[in-house]
Amino acid sequence: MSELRDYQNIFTAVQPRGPFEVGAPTDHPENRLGTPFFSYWVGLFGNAQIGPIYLGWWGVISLITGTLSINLIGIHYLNEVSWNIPEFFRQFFWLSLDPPDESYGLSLLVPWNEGGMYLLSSFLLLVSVLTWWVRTYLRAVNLGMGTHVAWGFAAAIFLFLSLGLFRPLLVGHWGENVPYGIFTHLDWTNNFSLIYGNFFYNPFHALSIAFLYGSALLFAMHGATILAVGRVGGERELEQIVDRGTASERAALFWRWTMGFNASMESIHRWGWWFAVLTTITGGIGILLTGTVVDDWYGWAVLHGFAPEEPRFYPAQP
Ligand code: 07D
Repeated sequence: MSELRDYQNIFTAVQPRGPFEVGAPTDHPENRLGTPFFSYWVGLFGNAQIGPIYLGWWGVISLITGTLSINLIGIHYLNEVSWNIPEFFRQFFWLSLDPPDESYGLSLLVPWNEGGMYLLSSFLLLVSVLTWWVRTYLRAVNLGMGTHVAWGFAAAIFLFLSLGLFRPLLVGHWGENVPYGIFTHLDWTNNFSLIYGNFFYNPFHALSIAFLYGSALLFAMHGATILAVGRVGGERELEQIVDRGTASERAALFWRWTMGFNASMESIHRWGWWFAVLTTITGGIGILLTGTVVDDWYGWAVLHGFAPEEPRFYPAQP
């Protein structure tokens, strides 16, 4: 009993060790690479077994294009500091590969040092992200799984494409694309918000935040609940959907008693999936509307009567 009670501890990771798990049959077993091994330290965070990894052509293309994209950014950083390695590290957070000026419009033939390098790096990143998506889709189909992960990832890619491709096509230039730098992308976020009249008044930004925070809350509630009933087999979640056991009963009762309602062992996963997916879908809609349909979110909010006009906050000056 005491071991079982220990199992409720959030720091206790159980590391059962058996024969290596090589996985279900695949369409291309020759793509399954590497000899598996166990790592105690990795086991503290997830499954202690590392490998084998499935590396088909989609994965190879994704890794090569992703590496090239990041290397282009790194080479530009090194150029910015005249290939001085200590300066590269000292100034790392300030270095940046920036998009072309608005005056180049949607041209793809931009001089190398004025955004051409940025465009090539972006194109390679695009190929990398899309081929990684294909990989998540094909691996799921091959394993006889649903494609939920791939469609969740697609929702994130929708925001990524809204920022980097769809909106630029709508406004006719690459000039407002996100720069590839630590501090510059923070500045970009702030400036983009200010230029378009304060993103807090963009209702899709607000929705995106609600789903983002909601995702964190739901995940925390669910993670906590399952750990709390781990002692009675709660982590066998999916079995408990069809054969509700004492863990499900207790988890459900806990929430019904504390807040009057409980998600089911199945529906909590749909709640989590939808909240996560809607974060980036509503975010993407907010981005596509900015500078196309709405130029000033604060003005838009005043116009629609849910933000007061600023002078009303201040008493009249003598
Ligand atoms: C970005 C897209 C998917 C990414 C993919 C990744 C790689 C490799 C690696 C190159 C995350 C592909 C790439 C794998 C890359 C290398 C090395 C998902 C992404 C596929 N905001 N805000 C959001 C809050 C303010 C602003 C979302 C909070 C200010 C702008 C989110 C606050 C200003 C934009 C959010 C706050 C401002 C956003 C992002 C509080 C100025 C967006 C959701 C409390 C600072 C984005 C509609 C997400 C958006 C966005 C939260 C404040 C500006 C909900 C909590 C008022 C310009 N903000 N924000 O999942 O969707 O991102 O807007 O103050 O563009 Mg905001």
